Amino acid sequence: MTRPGDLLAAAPARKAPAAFDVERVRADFPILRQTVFGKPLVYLDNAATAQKPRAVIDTLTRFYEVDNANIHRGLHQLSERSTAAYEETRAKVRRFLNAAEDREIVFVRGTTEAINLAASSYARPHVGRDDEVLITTMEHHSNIVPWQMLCEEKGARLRVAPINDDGELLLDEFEALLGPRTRIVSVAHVSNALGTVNPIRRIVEMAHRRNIPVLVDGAQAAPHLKIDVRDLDCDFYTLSGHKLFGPTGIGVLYGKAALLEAMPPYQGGGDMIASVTFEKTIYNRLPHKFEAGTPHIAGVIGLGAAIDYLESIDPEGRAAHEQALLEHATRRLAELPRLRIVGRAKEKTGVLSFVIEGIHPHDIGTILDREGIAIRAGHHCAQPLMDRFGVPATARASFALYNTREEVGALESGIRKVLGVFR
Ligand code: C6P
Repeated sequence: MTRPGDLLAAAPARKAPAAFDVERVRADFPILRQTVFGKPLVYLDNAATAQKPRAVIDTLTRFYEVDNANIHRGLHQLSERSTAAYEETRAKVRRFLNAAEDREIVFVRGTTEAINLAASSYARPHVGRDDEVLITTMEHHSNIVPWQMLCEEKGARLRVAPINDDGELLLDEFEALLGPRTRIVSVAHVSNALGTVNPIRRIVEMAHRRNIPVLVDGAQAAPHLKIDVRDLDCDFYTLSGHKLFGPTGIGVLYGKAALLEAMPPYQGGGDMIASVTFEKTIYNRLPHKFEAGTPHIAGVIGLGAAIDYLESIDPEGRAAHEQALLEHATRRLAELPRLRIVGRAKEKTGVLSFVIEGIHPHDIGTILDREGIAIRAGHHCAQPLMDRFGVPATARASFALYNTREEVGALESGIRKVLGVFR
């Protein structure tokens, strides 16, 4: 298991965060105060999307009530205010990821778009016939399909590093797959279906020794781990705002400035240009070169509020709470008859995937829903990973900082009910 000290960024020294108190945290999330089918809501689908604290909701409302205007265009007060808030968020994200410069932070719709951008603008010019792109068995479809599309277009090969039965990457085999034709490595920091934390620093070292760049899909890591892109030394890093307690439709692609500088734009349109004639367009400087059109301004500002919120919480207390909850839930569920946990890596964050002999995960999800418990059941957009474990689907409980031991108790009772229905 990951040690609490390894988890979560210490907030940049501003106000010292108060000691972690899960009940106080829960009070910040209005959606949690409801009943579903007459039972208190137990929200354990945080890997799909996390709930939003009042601070984020209020920031979005305030933006539309007070500051709404397009950015980088108007001369008027409102436009100046919204531009300032938008660009201040870029600086916040830069600090959150410990990137070197604001221009290394590109706002996109989410991790999916971030990976597509990198595949299209970075990899397309670098990948040719018989070249290789290396990923792992545990990737989300967002980190498979864009590379498959590119490989198909270029006559290149997608190579896949295997994992063991606990859901851990086999590092020796990964290294053996790094060859003279490998043009890029793209790997999840944390698996959405297993919770496995990959040893990114070692992966990057192995790849960089051979001058191969590494993209890290951080969609499931950013809500739980300390992210330091300079320490990891990765070339690209992605995250999705909605999994980080921010709005949907906003995400980040971090890229090292030298790489981003050399890349062609992803889309053409307004804001990404310095000048246009019918003969020639000069592109804008970074990061605007990659932000064509009116962006999701409110989404960016909401993401900034989410980062502020997270940084107001004691990082060590939060990490210890999340890790203790995962360990407690793992122990409780492991004792249940016929239940098998899928994904038992030593380094994990808050994901608990499981199957129950003779019961389809969708039936588990449906019965739990009647108990007010929200989980996800299915292939989790990781079909090749399901194939690796020989299951069509799993049930997945995924935890966030606001979940409690009582909720783990409700999950356990709910699963006992499922076992009773399907004797
Ligand atoms: N996983 C889940 O329930 P978007 O949809 O672009 O915000 O994120 C895509 C994505 C990429 N990589 C990983 C590791 C992910 O977990 C996800 C999203 C959700 O597991 C929805 S399928």
